[in-house]
Order: sequence, then structure tokens, then C-alpha cells
Amino acid sequence: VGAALLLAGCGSGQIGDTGGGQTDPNNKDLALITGMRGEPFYVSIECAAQEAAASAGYRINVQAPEKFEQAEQSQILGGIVSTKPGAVIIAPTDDKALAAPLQQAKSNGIQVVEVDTALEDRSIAVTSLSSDNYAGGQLAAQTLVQLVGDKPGSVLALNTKAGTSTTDERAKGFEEEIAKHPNLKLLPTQYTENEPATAAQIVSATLAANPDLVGVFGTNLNTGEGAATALSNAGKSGQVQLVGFDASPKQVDDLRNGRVQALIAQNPGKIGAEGVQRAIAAIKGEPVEPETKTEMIAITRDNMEQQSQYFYKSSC
Ligand code: T6T
Repeated sequence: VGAALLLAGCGSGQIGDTGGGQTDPNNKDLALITGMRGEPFYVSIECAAQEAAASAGYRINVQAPEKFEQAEQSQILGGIVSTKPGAVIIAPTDDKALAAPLQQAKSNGIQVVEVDTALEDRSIAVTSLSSDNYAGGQLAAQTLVQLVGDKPGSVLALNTKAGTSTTDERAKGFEEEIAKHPNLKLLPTQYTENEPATAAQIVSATLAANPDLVGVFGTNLNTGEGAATALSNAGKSGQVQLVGFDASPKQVDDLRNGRVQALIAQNPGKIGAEGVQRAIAAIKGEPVEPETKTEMIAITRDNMEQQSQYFYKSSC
């Protein structure tokens, strides 16, 4: 850790960088491009980022695609690059497709800061802030195992879109942890394209084909919300244990009313605030830690009232 910190300290964000243009250290304009408009995880990032930018005396232009979708996000990025901010703070919706436009932004002297999701190519962003998503998937599995107890049966994980770095890592952590429990049969992970209705359809079909289903893991907000609907419609809430990821107002309601048994909550406020601070440091040419993993917590009905600081916002 010491060596990694030292390297970060010397780097000013430039070590290992290739193809970066000159950034004006006096540029006071930031841009934040989240993964999806109006979605509580990203709204919580946005609120914290706006506060951090204002208190540092920076302007911040916040934009997002209507859906978690790389084509619209790339278009938004193109528009923002033409306004020449000092940094773009972004949650790339695809770990490969956003690499070329972000490299282009960097070549134009714009510092790239990743929040939440990340590119496969680690050389483009000066820094990356996210939950430890692999560990989050493991935590979800451990929580589900506790909820299921000794009961043998099938378990299903719902991923979103292939190429989403966060949910891919969560699914992997979950699968590898569940494999340690021979009484649980892991069904093939299914993709929902981040549509709650698709998640609901998959869970309904899985229940019909696997009457021994004992647990479901929704790797993010939309998959978990869809799974809760399907289990409730089938009269299976609380019989099939559901562990969700994220803590939107609806997910928290579902935890309270027993449609969901546990949530793995992230800390989007910290990701948003630190994302802005790192962006400002990178613009000024100051040292920037290249990667930070923020904490997560497993919330159940029993401890939820003590953990309300982790609940997400639907508006600032
Ligand atoms: O789970 C979050 C985020 O971490 C993920 O990358 C995409 O989905 C969410 O925004 C929830 O919808």
C-alpha cells in the first residue's frame, strides 16, 4: 500500500498516462456524466458532486443518458468535450465502448475521472472511485447464505448488461462465493438489460422451472426491484430470499415491507464528493490517488433504522 501511495504521490496523475493533452490549471469548469438520468444511486452521486463543486468554487455541468446506454452517453460526452471543461467525471456505461471517446477527451486536455463503473483500459482515467464490487458480490452471497440457512435449493443471480464493470464484478463475486456452499445449486446468471420488467419475467420463469428456488441476488437497483415484483406476484416474498444491491427509496420500502430480505448499500455520496475533489486536484496538477474503493454495508430489516445514512436520494 505504501509503495502504491508513493507512486500515486509522485504521479500527479501522469504516471502511466499516454496521450494526455495539456490541462489549464485555472479551468473552473467540471462535467459529471452519470449512467442514467433520475436514478437514485446516480442522483445521490450528483447531489454530493454539486455540493463539493460549489464549496470549492467550481461550476459543474451534470448530464446523463435517459437509459443506461452507451450510444446516448457517448453523444453527451461529445457535446461536453466541445465545451472544454477541465475534467469529466463519468460513470462509463460500457467498459470498452467509451474508451475511444474518453481517450479523445483526454487528448484534448480534459482530465478523466471514473466514478462507479470503469473502463477495462486503466490508462485513460487519472483516477477511479467505486465500491469494491467483487467484494460486494461476495457479501451478497454470504448474506443470502445466512438468510437461506441449511435449506438446499437453487440460487439465481440477475446481472444487467454484459460489459457493465460493476455488475459483472458483483456477479462474479457472488458466483464464486456461492460455489463454496454445496447445498446450493447456482443457476446460470441471467442478463436483464437493466430493465425491471425483464428481471421480473426471468424470475417468474425461473420459479416455474425450478420449484426449489431458495434465493435470488439482484446485482443492482433495477434487477432487484423487478425480482421483488415477481416474487410478490407469485406469493413467494420471504419464502425465496431476495438480496438486492443499492438502497433506493423503493428498495428500502421493499425491505421494510418484507418483499426484500437484504440490501447491499453503496456510498454514492462519498463517490460523488471525492470524484469532484480528485478532478479538481488533477486539473491543478496535484497528486491524485489512482484508485479508491468505497465501503458497502449489508442492510436487513433488523438493522435498517440504524443505517439510514446509506439510503439513497431521489432528489437533491
Ligand atoms: O448499482 C448502481 C451502479 O453501481 C451500477 O454501476 C449501475 O446500476 C446502479 O446505478 C443502480 O441502478
